[in-house]
Amino acid sequence: MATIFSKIIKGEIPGDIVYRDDQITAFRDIDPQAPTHILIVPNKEIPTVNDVNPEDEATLGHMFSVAKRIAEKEGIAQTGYRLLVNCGRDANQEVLHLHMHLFGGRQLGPMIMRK
Ligand code: DGP
Repeated sequence: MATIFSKIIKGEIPGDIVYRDDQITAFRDIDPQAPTHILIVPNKEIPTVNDVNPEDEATLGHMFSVAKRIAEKEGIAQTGYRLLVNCGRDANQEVLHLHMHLFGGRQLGPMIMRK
């Protein structure tokens, strides 16, 4: 079954798409945690980082250069931003289609919640 992100990528359900090419689609998170909160998603359905193969390396590297360009476009390249990829249960990964979060536009605080 297609993931919710595949449906957005294919245009089957709406998404606020900010970037797309043959490898990657980026769209605004439905529940933003920061003024800029964008999801950068490979068009290929890779469930989690645990499922990454060597053939995916070019796409995963491309995600960083797209993240940089989106950050510039959003006007947060100089103030800073956070890129985050959740994997599995302990990271609270909700959508099993690998994605990079791009957060910015405010002071983001510590990297993770302290115990
Ligand atoms: P994660 O926990 O890393 O799997 O984050 C999943 C994110 O996906 C979460 O921040 C909410 C977002 N999300 C879930 N469903 C949708 C949707 O239908 N549209 C959009 N734009 N974002 C979604």
